[in-house]
Amino acid sequence: MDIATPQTTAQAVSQKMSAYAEPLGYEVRNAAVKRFVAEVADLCQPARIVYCDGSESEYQRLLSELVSEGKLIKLNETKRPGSYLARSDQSDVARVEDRTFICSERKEDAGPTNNWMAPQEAKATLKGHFKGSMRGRTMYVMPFSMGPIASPLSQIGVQVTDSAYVVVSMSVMTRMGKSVLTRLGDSENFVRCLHSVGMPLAAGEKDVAWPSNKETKYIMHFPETREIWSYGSGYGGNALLGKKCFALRIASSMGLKEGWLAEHMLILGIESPRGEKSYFAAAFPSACGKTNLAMLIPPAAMPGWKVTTVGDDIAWIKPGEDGKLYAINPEAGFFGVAPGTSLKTNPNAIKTIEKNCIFTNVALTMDGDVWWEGLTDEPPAQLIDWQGEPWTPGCGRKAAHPNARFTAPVTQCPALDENFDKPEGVPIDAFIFGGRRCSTMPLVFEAASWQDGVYMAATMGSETTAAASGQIGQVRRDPFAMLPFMGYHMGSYFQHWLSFAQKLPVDALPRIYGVNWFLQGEKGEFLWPGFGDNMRVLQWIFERVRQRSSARPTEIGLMPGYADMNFDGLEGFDEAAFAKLTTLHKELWAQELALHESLFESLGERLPETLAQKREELLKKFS
Ligand code: O2Y
Ligand code: MN
Repeated sequence: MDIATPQTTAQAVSQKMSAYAEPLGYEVRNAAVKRFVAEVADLCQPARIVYCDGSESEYQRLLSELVSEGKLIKLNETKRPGSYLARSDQSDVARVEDRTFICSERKEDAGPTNNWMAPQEAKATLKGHFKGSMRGRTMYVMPFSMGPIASPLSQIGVQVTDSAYVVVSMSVMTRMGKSVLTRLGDSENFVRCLHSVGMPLAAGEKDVAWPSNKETKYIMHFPETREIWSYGSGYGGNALLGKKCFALRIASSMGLKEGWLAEHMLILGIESPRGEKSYFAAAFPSACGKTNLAMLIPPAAMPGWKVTTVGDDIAWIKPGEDGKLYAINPEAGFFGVAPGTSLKTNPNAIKTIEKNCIFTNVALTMDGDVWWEGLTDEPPAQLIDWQGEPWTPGCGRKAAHPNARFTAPVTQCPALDENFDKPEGVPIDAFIFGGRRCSTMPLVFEAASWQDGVYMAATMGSETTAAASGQIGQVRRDPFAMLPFMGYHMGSYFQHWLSFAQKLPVDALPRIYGVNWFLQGEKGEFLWPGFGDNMRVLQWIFERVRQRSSARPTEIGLMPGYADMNFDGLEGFDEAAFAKLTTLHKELWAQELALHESLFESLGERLPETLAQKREELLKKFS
């Protein structure tokens, strides 16, 4: 690791550490962790260093400190026990894709879909910003495990941060604390994560409620040395480095080297009335309702069916000894989008966030609870909005920020799967991929082969403008829903997925499905009810993987007929309604395949030949 000046020696490090009082917390023996901490302290010059132990008392102490510093608001203890509200700066409300870089040695290894900077240049630039960036602040050191601490699929990280909000959030989102260091032992094998809000405090200077750097933000990933350097933002995916930065960008590149997959996927369990069980992993682009699907409650007309939640955002997937693919959720919490979450859309999420929840950028009710657009049909008569201003219905502003979040432990989810914490993970029977398409893509289809499934996932996307009659709208391609989260070249990633067909017995490979909940009719009306009724599609997939339900071959794969799916209790949903969801329009598909070509061209020589051939086959079928 190269964080300090090149002449740093063990002796110089120990002299530098002596500039600080002994780090608070507990004694750390791992030499590599101590060296990392010393080097970061030397660069960032914090006022003090605290090793986080991950205990409940530490969590409560930090929450109290954040409240007394005006950085968190304690919510009404009766209405929302153990819960808090944070309000971010207006300039720090979401992931910053244009400030996110993959810093591989060779530009071509980051690929055309990522911002790239050479590691030396990135470090030189960032060292200039990190120098003294923690002055006047506490530097917290968090050892954390992505995945159950005892799991062979898990990985360890150590995040250094000058934000106590990040510490309490990481306590919820990961297994964080001293026990992770016990597991790490003497090993140097951990991801080094460096985070600073980039706002040093001069002596006596009063802090602000949400420290961040309004001018400069960088989210830098060094896949070859397994490091993450994040500067200037205190928000979500930019600052909770275990999540998108580690569990997707760095882990995807680890997976390429080591033969596994780090995916932007929810994991759910599905149980039939007969007591049979399967696990599915499903990828959807950001903000397409992954949390809702992961926590789905089947309609009353489907008695005995049950969905259980393993994870709502990320899956790490590895071949097991039996040749099947096993998945863990590397996270321990949900960092879900609040707006739109309600008792109607996701009752399990509403129960999950009843207590012990950190809300960010939602509105505050006059009795100290929270509110956001969509939580209730009628808004309260008066609120304090996400920026702390008085709000009334019709004032012309949103009360909650559209990217407002809840952070809650997975263990509070009423539908949590019994095997959520199982070290070996859960066996995956099906992969599901879905974009937000108002046209072209049918409700559901099964890929005829692993290669066809990879083609479908590689070309998935969302329509960002409405379709005109006979025309596809503007499509943003989001291969495997991984576009913002890929740690290496997208073409090599497609090849990595294809390679599993050679590595695993064909019978053990999960089947691959495409779904689309968002088809619209001529007046822009949704043709499929979605939410709980998506269970009908899951049931068809469940029966397909057991070879119990039929399907008809089409140009793009196997599709159910009306009689193959369960529409019990879905009033007025007849064959004509089903046909609108399952008809393939040749003129739209001709446009669709032309658009695939521009994606493929952008990937250059690393586009696998198999996918180019698959496109040719489809062109022939639709000609
Ligand atoms: O905006 C952010 O910082 C968070 S983005 C996010 C959070 C939780 C789950 N998924 C996402 C995403 O963008 O896919
Ligand atoms: Mn996500």
